Amino acid sequence: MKMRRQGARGVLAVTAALLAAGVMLQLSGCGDDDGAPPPWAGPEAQEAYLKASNTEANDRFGTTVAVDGDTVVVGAYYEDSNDTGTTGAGADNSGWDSGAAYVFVRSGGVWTQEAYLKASNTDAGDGFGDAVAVAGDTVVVGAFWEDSNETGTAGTGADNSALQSGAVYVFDVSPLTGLTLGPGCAPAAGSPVSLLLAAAAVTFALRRRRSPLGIQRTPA
Ligand SMILES: [Ca+2]
Ligand SMILES: [Ca+2]
Ligand SMILES: [Ca+2]
Ligand SMILES: [Ca+2]
Repeated sequence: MKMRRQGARGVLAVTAALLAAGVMLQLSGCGDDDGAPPPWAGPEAQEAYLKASNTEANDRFGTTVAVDGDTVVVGAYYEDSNDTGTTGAGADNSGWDSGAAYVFVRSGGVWTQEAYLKASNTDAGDGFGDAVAVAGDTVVVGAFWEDSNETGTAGTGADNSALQSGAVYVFDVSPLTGLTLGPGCAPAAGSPVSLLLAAAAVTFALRRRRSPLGIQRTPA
């Protein structure tokens, strides 16, 4: 019985250590949300030089930009790939002036391109990226030369009978960037912090199966 009490104390000690490590990791992941002002780098310090992952002549990368916290979105409305959605690489050039948008995220002072966005109905000449906006995990991209005749929010954009009618696309970029932006700093599923907290939860669940004296109810 004594060994079981010592074992229970050991489990609790490990759990406490896991929780402490999780809290420390979590706090370190809050970045600029900890209330401390960032160090002043001076009025002439350029922090980053951003280029597209598929730079090519006449793409007009940077015609539109938007920023929210550590996220920057850049439009390139003359970009030419025929990719659709969020999984393309932009290597193709058969979608003349279809346009693209790029999402960059700053982490640890380093800017990295985290997403390459294309319309769901990419077509030549649509100009996707002529307007961009970002707020938290939500990125909005305009395509003022898009041509479908659909109305409202239920269309697929397959039609091309309304020349230059235009369209707007809304993306949730949280699964693309892997970060939880905005307030909260809750650990993302599968992150080291969430795994630590899950391990702690399992430990406590096992602990609750014991009596207040730490004695296992079922015979060994
Ligand atoms: Ca082009
Ligand atoms: Ca290209
Ligand atoms: Ca058009
Ligand atoms: Ca179209």
